[in-house]
Amino acid sequence: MSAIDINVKNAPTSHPIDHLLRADRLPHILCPGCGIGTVVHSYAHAIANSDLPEDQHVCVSGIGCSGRAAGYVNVDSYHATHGRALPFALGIAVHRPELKVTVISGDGDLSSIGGNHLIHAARRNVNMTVICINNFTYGMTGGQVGPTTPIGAKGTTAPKGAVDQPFNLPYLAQATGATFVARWTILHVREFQDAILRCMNKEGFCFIEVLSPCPTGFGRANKIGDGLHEVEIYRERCKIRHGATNLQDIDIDLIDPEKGITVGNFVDIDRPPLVA
Ligand SMILES: Cc1ncc(C[n+]2csc(CCOP(=O)(O)OP(=O)(O)O)c2C)c(N)n1
Ligand code: SF4
Repeated sequence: MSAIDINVKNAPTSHPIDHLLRADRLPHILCPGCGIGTVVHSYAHAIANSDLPEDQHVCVSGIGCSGRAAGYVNVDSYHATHGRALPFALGIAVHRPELKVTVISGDGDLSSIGGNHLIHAARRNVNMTVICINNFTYGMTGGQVGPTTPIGAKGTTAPKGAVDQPFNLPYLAQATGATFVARWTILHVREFQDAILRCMNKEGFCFIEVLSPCPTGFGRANKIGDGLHEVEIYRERCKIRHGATNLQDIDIDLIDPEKGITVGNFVDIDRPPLVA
């Protein structure tokens, strides 16, 4: 018997977090090189490592490619309407405080149509973790520019480049009262998973921005190329600055090769959360 035969024979037949993904929803809708699968995997991994029983985790998403997350994870989940993930999540968090609510949705869903809910959920310090997948565009609807698109970056609604000042989401979350604020990328899988796990053990409104390639809607229009090329940009330009407090300075310009990208766990404070 060859070494290869032995390895195949002894290979595990399933992955330890297989049961946290809904196999009946496969094949998934994600394009090759999309970062959303890594985010879903990281969330599932954090659940598996959390102290809470799996049936106490709830996932809520809005609409968008990112919003498919709630359909792929095998915990109780709610796929809400576009922009309204946070009000649905608030209802669950306030009325079933024993549950750990995590919202996974897109930058468009959470900071454009849902931007009002974002600032008020942070202000009221609702017990939930928001994982905002920032791919700098509206991926699902074809690459329109949105509130996170860097100035000059192209999209189907701005063929000559976006002109509006984008949101700096960690700064926004900090300014409106979030108790935990972080930014990671899908390259920083371990750090991202650890941040999710920290939020699962924390009270109040926790916000994690995770940068994620959308090669179809953003990369192609901006000559970034495929998903791996964008990950290469993260590798070259990201600097970890845990505890950074001057978050007004950490805006991102993915298009300018001279600009660094600050990532890290920035804010970790305690204040009373919203209770029923
Ligand atoms: C009320 C409403 N308005 C608009 C839409 C169309 N729509 C669906 S997804 C989407 C944008 C999604 O972008 P984002 O949240 O950034 O997620 P991504 O697809 O990039 O992951 C829009 C505008 C909708 N479904 N419902
Ligand atoms: S359009 Fe963009 S965000 Fe949507 S699945 Fe494709 S790569 Fe991912």
